[in-house]
Amino acid sequence: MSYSLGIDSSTQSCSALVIDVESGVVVAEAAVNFGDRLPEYGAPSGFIAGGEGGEVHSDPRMWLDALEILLGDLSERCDLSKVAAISGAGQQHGSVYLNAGWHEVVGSLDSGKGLAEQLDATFSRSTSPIWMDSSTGEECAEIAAAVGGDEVVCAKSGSVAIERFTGPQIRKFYKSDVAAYEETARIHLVSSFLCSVMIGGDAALDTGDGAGMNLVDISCWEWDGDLVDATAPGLMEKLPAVCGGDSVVGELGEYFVEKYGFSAGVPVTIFTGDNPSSLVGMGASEPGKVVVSLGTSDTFFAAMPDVVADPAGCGHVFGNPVAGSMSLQCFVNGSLAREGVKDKFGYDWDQFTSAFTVTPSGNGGHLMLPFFSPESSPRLDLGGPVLLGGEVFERWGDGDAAVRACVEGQFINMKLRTAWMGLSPEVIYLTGGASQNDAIAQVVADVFQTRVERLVVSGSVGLGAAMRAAVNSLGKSMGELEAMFCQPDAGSALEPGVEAGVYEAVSEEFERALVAAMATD
Ligand code: ADP
Ligand code: XUL
Repeated sequence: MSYSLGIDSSTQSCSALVIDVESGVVVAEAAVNFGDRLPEYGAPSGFIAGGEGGEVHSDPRMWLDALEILLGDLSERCDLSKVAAISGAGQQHGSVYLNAGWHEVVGSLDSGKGLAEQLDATFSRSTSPIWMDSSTGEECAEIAAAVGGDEVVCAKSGSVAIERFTGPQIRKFYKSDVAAYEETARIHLVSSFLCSVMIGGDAALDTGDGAGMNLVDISCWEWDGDLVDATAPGLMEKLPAVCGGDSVVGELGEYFVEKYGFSAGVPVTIFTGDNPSSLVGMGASEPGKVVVSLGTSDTFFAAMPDVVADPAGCGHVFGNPVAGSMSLQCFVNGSLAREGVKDKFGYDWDQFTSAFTVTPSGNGGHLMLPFFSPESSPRLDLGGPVLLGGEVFERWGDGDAAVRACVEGQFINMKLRTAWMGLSPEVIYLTGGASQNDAIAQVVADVFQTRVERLVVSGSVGLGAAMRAAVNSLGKSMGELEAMFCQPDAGSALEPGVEAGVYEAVSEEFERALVAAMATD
């Protein structure tokens, strides 16, 4: 009994991996892409298309269906009865609204029926706002005003009031549908919702994911009464407990034992957010390593010895699920912006990648502010990308230059916006779906003037969950697990290929263009 299972319910897919902590091998992996496998939800990229006014929602039933398909696939690839520890992670900030029937239904799931079918009647809000939602500017201002300004929100919660964060989202729900808000008995994050379903009970949420709500006091990792009151009336009793990442919150529910062949009594470790979980899976839970994740969003994060806040109010402090805290900067225009450019020219990923071989580093004066949708770092809404550098380029007439301009712009912006963390890493550890693309990874190395490494085991979010579960329930130390599973893939390491000066000049130009665009924003 030395298998540990880690589940990753992210924006576009639900994936998992099973590790054997004695032999140090990944025993099985599986992934369910929401758009491909569950097209009936009308969410080709994991969210319901066509939201208005910045609203972006997903259907929580889709996450449940995907979990079932995933476990079914996994049970065909390995003997799930050997799993002795489980944890997981979810996309951050998304929230699930449940009525008074929730506690009873989640505690008596029938393995003869589906999860979505049984939990359907427990949703007090039929869809879940997710991290891509930018519709709560008004609510952010109201919450900040109620507690004494954004500096106070930031000092308490580790972030200023942020549109995609759960507190402002809850406030918007309360304002727009009081009756449904009042019918809500419990509000879970994606992570704690799925953890609850797996234990057949009401799970706590962890400090890593909880800090993404603008509701938790990061000095003691408990709900902050002022922020909770400023968000919506009666909210405190609708919130689950907050616990550290080392908490075992229950045993795997009978439903999963009967349906997928798990053993009875498997301990389940509290779930966390996808970024905090990735911190662990990248072997970066101790201060010293910087991780850049290129998933649907791009994120830059590191475990921190001290709590440091972003003076520009764009960065965040989250709990580190192993101990202490982590700093994180999120770039909402991540993979979907790269895809936006790719699709505009009808390219596939190979053509996208080839663009870097026919364009020079620094892009010969072609520059892009690569923000297709409202961005969080910096906070702006330009209504679309801004292109600068000649008439043909500016009217989207040069596909290859546009590809390079998008990617260079993204990482120049990342370097500028993360300077507040005061980190000058010798290596940047890259993960997430786009990190396997060598051309993109090379731009990261060039812009940051830093060696870039990827790990042998990809899927750092699921891996981090499996590692945390193994520490909590299988008596393994994090150091042992890192030595087994978090080794860099030496063959894929990349060194900077250009002089520092190339991007220094382009960065100055980028910042000037950004300031000008924001002035008219
Ligand atoms: P999430 O965990 O947020 O659901 P992933 O980490 O799985 O996302 O990353 C998915 C993204 O990876 C896709 O949106 C896609 O744009 C990107 N991606 C996949 N393959 C490539 C590639 N070859 N080059 C660049 N990006 C890629
Ligand atoms: C982090 C953030 C995203 C989501 C989805 O603040 O909003 O990275 O966690 O990956």
